[in-house]
Amino acid sequence: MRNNIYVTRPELPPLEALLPSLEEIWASRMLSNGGAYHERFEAALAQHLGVAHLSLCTNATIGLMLALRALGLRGEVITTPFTFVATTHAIEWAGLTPVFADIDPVTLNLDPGAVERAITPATCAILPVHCYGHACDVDALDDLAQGFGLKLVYDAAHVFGVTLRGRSLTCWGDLSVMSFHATKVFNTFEGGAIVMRDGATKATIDRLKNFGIVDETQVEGVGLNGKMNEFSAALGLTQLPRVDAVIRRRAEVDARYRTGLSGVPGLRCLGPVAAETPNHAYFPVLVEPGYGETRDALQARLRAAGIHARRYFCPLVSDLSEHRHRPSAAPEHLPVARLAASQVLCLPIYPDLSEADQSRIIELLRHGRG
Ligand code: T4K
Repeated sequence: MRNNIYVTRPELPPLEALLPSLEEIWASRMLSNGGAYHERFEAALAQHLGVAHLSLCTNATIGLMLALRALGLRGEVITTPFTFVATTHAIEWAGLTPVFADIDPVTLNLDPGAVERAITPATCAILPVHCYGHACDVDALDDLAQGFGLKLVYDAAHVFGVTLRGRSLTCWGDLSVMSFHATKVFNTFEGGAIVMRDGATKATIDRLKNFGIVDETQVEGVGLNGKMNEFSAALGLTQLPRVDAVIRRRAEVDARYRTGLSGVPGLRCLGPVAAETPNHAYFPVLVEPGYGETRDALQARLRAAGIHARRYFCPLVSDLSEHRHRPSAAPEHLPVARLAASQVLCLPIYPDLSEADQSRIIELLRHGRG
């Protein structure tokens, strides 16, 4: 029987590489609350990314909630409908109102022109997503945030290892939130980090992720439990020296798709943006009318062959029952996002996807249609 091929597989170090850390954790019995591994991984990660300040957290969803809360925002947050539900859920959990703006047809990231048209006196922040790890139009979004006095918080869940003009993509905006979930380029089982610009914001977020505790008698602010545990931090430390090689192997898979799928009518592969060094987190293709088969028919045909390509991100978040009543969720307001959601299919990509399995996927995409 053929093996199933999933959209991704988590990258893990050899178990032996992690065992010494586990033994140390067992001996110390420090499992959480800012233990030695938390501190070491936080410092090592900041150095790896080339950023001065960051705070580890449980996952990106909690990270986004903490980021929005730390900024003390009130009102509306302009965001993309073409994202994972966590982006918008975090806005609502922070007591804010999401407002959807349309996306750019090439990058599938928030269109700054659409963002500008959505700004009202109630707007307090912009929350763009670097979708699939590809950089948003950071300069235009920076200009908007500065010009209108808005906060800029990036959902950087997909961007581990991505650089723009030689700097980590997490360097843009007031805050950037990364995910280290099992399905991401870099994983700590579950986990995340918030990158910030100054020590004062780090102190606020560090406090908020530990319930708001200042000391044994004082609690400041309505915090939550967003701390990374010692096991995840130990895994992060073990993964860090390996991640560049992991991204190189992903690049090889990416290149094989681009060669194998070039010239297939109606199949558009999304690519990196100018001045970006990508991490190949996803391999999205747009199944356009010229392909001779709809995206959903293609997905079903691949599924029947054991290949689990995924429709990230369909349905649009704005179409979910929680949001579809919002004026900004109206279909005519989001035509580009709507088209992308109907055409996108993310193909399997992970470092140890074998050439034989990938050739099978490419063959199915090239020849099985129509
Ligand atoms: N913002 C954005 C833009 C995001 O994309 C995400 C998460 C977040 C924020 C929130 O980040 P976190 O709070 O999670 O840190 C997955 C992930 O669960 C989710 O983290 C991710 N985005 C989203 C895009 O994809 P599903 O429902 O597709 O996951 P699932 O369980 O179907 O996994 C996909 C495939 O991966 C499986 O078919 C098999 C493989 N897999 C998965 C897991 C969990 C494994 O091989 N091993 C595993 O442990 O959401």
